Amino acid sequence: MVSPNRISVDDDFSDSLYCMVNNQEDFSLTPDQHDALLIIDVQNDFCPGGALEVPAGDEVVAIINRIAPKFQTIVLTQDWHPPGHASFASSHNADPFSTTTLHYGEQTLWPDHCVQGSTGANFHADLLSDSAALVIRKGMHPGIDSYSAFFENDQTTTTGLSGYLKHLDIKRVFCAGLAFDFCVRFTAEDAVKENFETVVIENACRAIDMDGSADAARESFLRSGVTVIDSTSL
Ligand code: VGL
Ligand code: ZN
Repeated sequence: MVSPNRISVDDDFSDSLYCMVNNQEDFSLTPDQHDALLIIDVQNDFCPGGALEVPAGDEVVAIINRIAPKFQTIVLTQDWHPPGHASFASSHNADPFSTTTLHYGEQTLWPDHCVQGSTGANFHADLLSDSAALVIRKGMHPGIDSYSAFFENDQTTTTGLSGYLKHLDIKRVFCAGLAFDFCVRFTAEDAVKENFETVVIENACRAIDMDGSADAARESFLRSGVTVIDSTSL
């Protein structure tokens, strides 16, 4: 049984507890009308069996389906390359996962993937996408790859996403999807540059992880002020 004496002894503690709770409220992770969920490239080609499979990429689907109903604004991105795209190794007679220099700088060369209209470019069949307001297609310019949902890899060509979100008075974006170390990473970094508060839901992402790219993404998030959370915090 708690005695009155015991309660008064705890008063100091309850003051500091109040502060902690208050602080947490300032950084609430509960999505409201100023938050958007960006679901990055949850497409067949990035799932097991796909042309550019991300290990266990399909595992993000159930997690994303579970958290999506918490958001009023949902944007899907879709990697959407024309045949013969400059990011394809086959366009350069080169090996997949080698690098080349394109007019905007170094570019990793990938197996042909997410070709416009192909089954591989479709969203994973189990991804619940009906409540998404917008699908941003990217990587459509034959000579420019696009990892980020905001800017193509020349860092100049815009997808229009920033303007869309700002028009809806979105202040904070939550990123999930594929791949953690490429399209999610560059989307999150650009979101910060565009002055959105930026959160990556790491367990709702999977990484390609080549040459330490997953750790490089985590370090970059620390440096650039991207908050990394688990979906259970939502
Ligand atoms: C991606 C490599 C090439 C991605 C897209 O979605 O992370 N990675 N195209
Ligand atoms: Zn691509």
